[in-house]
Amino acid sequence: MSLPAVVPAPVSIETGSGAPFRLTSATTVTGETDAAAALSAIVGARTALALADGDGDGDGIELRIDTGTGGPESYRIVADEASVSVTGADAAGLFYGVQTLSQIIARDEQGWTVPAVTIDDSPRFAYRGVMLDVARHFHPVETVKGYIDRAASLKLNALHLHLTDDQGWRIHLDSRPELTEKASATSVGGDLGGFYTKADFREIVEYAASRHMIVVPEIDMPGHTHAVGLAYPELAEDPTLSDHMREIIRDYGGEEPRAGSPYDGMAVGFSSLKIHDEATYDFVADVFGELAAMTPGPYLHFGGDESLSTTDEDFAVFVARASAIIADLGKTPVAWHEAGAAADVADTTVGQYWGFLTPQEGAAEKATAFIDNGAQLILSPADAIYLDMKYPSGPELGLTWANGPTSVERAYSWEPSDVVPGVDDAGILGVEAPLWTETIRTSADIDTMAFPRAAAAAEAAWSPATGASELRTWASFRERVGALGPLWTSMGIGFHPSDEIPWATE
Ligand code: TNX
Repeated sequence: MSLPAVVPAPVSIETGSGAPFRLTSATTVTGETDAAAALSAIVGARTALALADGDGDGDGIELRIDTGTGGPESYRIVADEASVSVTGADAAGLFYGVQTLSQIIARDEQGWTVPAVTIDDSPRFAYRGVMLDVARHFHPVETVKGYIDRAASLKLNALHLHLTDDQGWRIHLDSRPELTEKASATSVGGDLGGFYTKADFREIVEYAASRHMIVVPEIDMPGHTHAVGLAYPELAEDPTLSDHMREIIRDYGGEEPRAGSPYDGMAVGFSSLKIHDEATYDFVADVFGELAAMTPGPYLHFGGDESLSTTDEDFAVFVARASAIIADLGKTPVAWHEAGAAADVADTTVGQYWGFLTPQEGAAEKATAFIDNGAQLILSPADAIYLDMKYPSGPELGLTWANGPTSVERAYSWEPSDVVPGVDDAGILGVEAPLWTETIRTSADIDTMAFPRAAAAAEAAWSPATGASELRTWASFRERVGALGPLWTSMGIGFHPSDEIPWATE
């Protein structure tokens, strides 16, 4: 019998020889209530069966936490004809065990089953993320919650929110209320904007926590700050226009950026905060101070990408100050890899590598600087797991600059320890798949771009290294991910039915 399909691939999975466990209207669940609720919701959506509360007499499904059974986030599933037990080493591990259990539910002639199986599983990397750009197009709280559910089902544990960019500022801050009053109304292409109130943000953070995810808020600086100038003109330089930007404007349409007017085009690199003005650092301190108080997770991201109209010297000055402000707040700064060029970036700063699978133009050197400081990298190789890249065939959404279009096979077929030369697992905090939203307007757009490619990123983040498991091949992944089609449909995920994948219909 072939192995039950689990994505991301588990550390170990062995099928038993016995009959499967039968899920019926009499099946009971006992144990941890949060995990039982999560399981009941998925089983209900998938099978229309309602699990009853059990009496703990050993038949049915048992969900428990047993600290000491493994490392953080690990779990074990043992299923046979008589019972199913899921044991997490902690609450997150149990939650992930429930996700795996929901994936292996199958149907035979007599009804729903859980195959006889033993699974032992734990993550390769501690940080496993998705990023959603809510600046280029604003996405409401309900959409973000849906994305949290989807990502958590793939055992991802970090939601990075790209909260600000040239096109809009999306988080209300009491210390700087004009940001949302004056700079949040529009999105790319003349679409409506929006912003999160502090209550909205809290709701997102709490919802994420209930799915064992942290929220990593990003305020992109010192470039990508045209919106700041709408609210606080004294902090922003006038837009600069390079030939490159004129080219983008010609290719994608839209107006040239003008100081004091909202920008709704797709160009990057024309804006900068004033670097040699103390008022800028008062602003940075206010923004990150308030954000630190709102964010229980350890990370605050200050951007640092594509500051194309800031000189290298000024960029280095800014990065040193911004990262120090965040570190002094007791948080771990995160920045895109360009910030590694700044000699005085705070030592604890985590770098987010967004270069190609084969690093180009000094990207590897900049990324390696974070390791030399004693910190780590998050890997987001753009030509593999930028979820905003077009598919080879399918929806007309997305961009192509990162060696696109990007097939599911390319999103899958890479090994984290082979990306930045000299950086192995010890230097890698984790893997994150960003979704930039210049062309992405709705939750349906998000689903089609992210699925199935986010599952490929999740496997790079969670599963054993390529070569360390026979499941870590494209041939295995495409079969396993194809088997998830019916589950994803029952979860309401509008995945792209890529012709690279043999999708199961039931
Ligand atoms: C590059 S990747 C950007 C974003 C764009 C994205 C579009 C990175 C750190 N910056 O500003 O939205 O390309 O794919």
